[in-house]
Amino acid sequence: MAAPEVTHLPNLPNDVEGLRQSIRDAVVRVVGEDPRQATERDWMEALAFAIRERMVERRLLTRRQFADEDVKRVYYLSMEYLIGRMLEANLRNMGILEPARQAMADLGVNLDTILDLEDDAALGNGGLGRLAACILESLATQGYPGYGYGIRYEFGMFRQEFEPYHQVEHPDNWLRYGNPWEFPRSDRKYPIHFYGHVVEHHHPRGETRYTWENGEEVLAMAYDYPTAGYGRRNVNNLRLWAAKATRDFDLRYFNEGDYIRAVADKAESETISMVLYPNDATAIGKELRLKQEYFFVSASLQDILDRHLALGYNLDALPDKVAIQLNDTHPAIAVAELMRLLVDCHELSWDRAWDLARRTFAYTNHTLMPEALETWPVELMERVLPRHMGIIYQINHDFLEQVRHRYPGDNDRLARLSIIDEQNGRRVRMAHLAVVGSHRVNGVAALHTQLLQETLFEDFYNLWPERFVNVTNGVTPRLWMIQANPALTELLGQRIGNDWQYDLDRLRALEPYAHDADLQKAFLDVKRANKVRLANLVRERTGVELNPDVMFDVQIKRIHEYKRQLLKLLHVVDLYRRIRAGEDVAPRVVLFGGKAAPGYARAKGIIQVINEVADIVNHDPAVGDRLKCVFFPNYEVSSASIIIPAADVSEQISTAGFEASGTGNMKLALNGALTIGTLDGANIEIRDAVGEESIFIFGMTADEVVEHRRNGPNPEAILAQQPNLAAAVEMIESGFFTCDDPGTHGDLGRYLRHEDPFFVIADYAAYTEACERADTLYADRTAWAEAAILNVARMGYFSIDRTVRDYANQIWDIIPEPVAPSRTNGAA
Ligand code: BZD
Repeated sequence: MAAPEVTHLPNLPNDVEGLRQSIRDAVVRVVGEDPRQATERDWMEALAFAIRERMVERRLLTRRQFADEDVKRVYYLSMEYLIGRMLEANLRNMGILEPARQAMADLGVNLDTILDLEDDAALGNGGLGRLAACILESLATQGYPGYGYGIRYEFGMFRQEFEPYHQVEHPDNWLRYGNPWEFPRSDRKYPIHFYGHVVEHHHPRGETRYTWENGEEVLAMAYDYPTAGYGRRNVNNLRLWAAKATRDFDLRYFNEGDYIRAVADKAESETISMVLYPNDATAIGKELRLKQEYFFVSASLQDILDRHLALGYNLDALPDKVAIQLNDTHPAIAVAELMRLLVDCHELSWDRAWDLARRTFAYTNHTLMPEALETWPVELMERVLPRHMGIIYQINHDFLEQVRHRYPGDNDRLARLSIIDEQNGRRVRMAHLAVVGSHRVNGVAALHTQLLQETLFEDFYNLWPERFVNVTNGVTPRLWMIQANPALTELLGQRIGNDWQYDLDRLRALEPYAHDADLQKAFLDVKRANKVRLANLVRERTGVELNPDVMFDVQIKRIHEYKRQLLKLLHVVDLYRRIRAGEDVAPRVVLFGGKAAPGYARAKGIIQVINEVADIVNHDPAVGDRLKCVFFPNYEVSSASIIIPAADVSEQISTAGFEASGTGNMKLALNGALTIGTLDGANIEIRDAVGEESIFIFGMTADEVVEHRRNGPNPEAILAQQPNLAAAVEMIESGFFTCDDPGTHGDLGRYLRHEDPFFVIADYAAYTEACERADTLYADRTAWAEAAILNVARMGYFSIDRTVRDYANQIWDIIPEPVAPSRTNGAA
């Protein structure tokens, strides 16, 4: 038993005076600067250090309580966490935003200026990574014992610039000033093995054993990021792994006297965690990517097993004390790695290990698109992870035996279900490995889960229907309402109190006031103020002047053909042509934001043509305020929180059947934007929640899209019947919007006329009709305000807290463990 002083935790004060003291001390002790000379960045760092010591205190309290209470824990394995800025979020969730603001003011520093200095932590591509960040925040907020594991990329999502029209990628050196939020844990390092070969050891009685020998080793070192819950004392942990060379590396060549080679090799081995792959919808297929996946999975599983055993549990209790969620197939190699650790390192029998693994894992699918499904050549897997390839063969063998037994003689089915795809030069299907190795598989919206069961995983669904569940995505109201939209938060507080901050369903209390004229006016005033705030930022970033009194029509998301930014662009060109022809059209600002994967030529072409059209439209004196078009550069979490509260209209116009869920759709609707959308992903559930009167649905359904494709689409025939659309396409392909090289848009014309793989042309008439419905409603300010207020009031279902409860109850079987005001520590 440790002495009382040893178990004591500091319990720092959270009032203005206490904070001021901590911050002033930190400038000297941590930053190493004289307070008289400290810069704004020095103060930012000092403030961050003052918060982080308070966070770690609660983190330790939380950990003690979880250990005392014997809780079951969930571990979220994700290659991506799109966190954004941490300072304001941490201040708010720790409940010290206002005292800190005052403390900084006392020190002569404006908090808002400081908040703006922070770089986004952009360790993700888009929806999948942002969902992971929302889930961690909600786990802490609801008091669930939940931990994130991922990679500490040195370079996150690239910074996007336009030069002047096309996208240029710049490295995101987010760690260049160091990072006050992380705790490097040099005591938490695990060896990660690559290459080499497997040796079999036959035992006369009992199973054959395997050892994995030679090859290379790198170390995975932990960096901890405490994650505070809102309105609670729980602080959970996100553990990110960085690659470090082993000592062996050093010794090998230093001893041979090849100093330069030694240093180069050391650096090479540390590239594993260097950079996030900026692809959001294609499988990457590079050896380094496979190594990244295995690197973070192996480190995380070793850590999980260490903790499990250190807490005194035996391995048979694994599924009772541990749930592991695989965020897409990126960590799916975990199924084989856990088998390796249990069988080879802990010497469990194969069957026992398999039972434990399957009951521990669950897998979330985020896409149906074939090009995004990860498959690895058997030859590559054999070379990089030879032991795992053997384990996968064994898993597949056992699995196919089961299938044979159930469907004798059905060889086609065996080939379809097999973890190894024999058709395309032998590849490992990671999605199949994930389904076979998990007790639950979920899609991320009702339609998506249904389509998973009917298409991608049809054969698996027939085999194990009970394994498939839906968990519709959600968003955290702490970031996407309280932080992003303080004006609306304040208004909601005045009208219905603040309970909705903990239980978003309580927004429904707003419904009875939807036609209250005072509320409508206040609501529209808030929206206008948010539009002014955005207009200022747009002026600063692009020089374009926006009129806050016209409709702000917003499409912000990754650039992809299926998301159909081209559909919105055709509408812009159509409106522009009609304005020039003297027609009277409803005025609007169209704002695009989003990045294209660097190797995705079509997406980059879409960015370029939008920028070119915008440049002409915005400078045409004949247009004035009736139409403005902006491509907001470098769209990221921090700019999203300015754009979203300012949107009147939310564009969710993907080809039906392609967007798994969407979460931008939820953020925008929650902030009072009305959706123009297809019946795709979670749009369907949003329509069901908000009602037909608050959403503009258009276009082909997922079934109709399939039917349309089967019938052989004919965009030329459609164009022949729609003069406005035809004129817009002609205007683009004629080179009207390119000054230098009129040929560049010819290709886009050909693409729309002859390929149009995502049916932009086929859905165009329905789309513009939906836009006109929106224009008509927008012109009636009272009717619009009422629809928008109802929209907000009915969005409670899309809280990430509901999503996390669904996972906890349907998949993880964990319960909340709120941290009590300290018993061990006597803290208030
Ligand atoms: O996941 C997205 C889907 O496209 C959205 O419909 C859905 O709402 C979100 C959250 O479930 N998928 C991604 O964001 N995918 C990626 O970012 C990604 C990253 C690496 C490799 C492949 C895909």
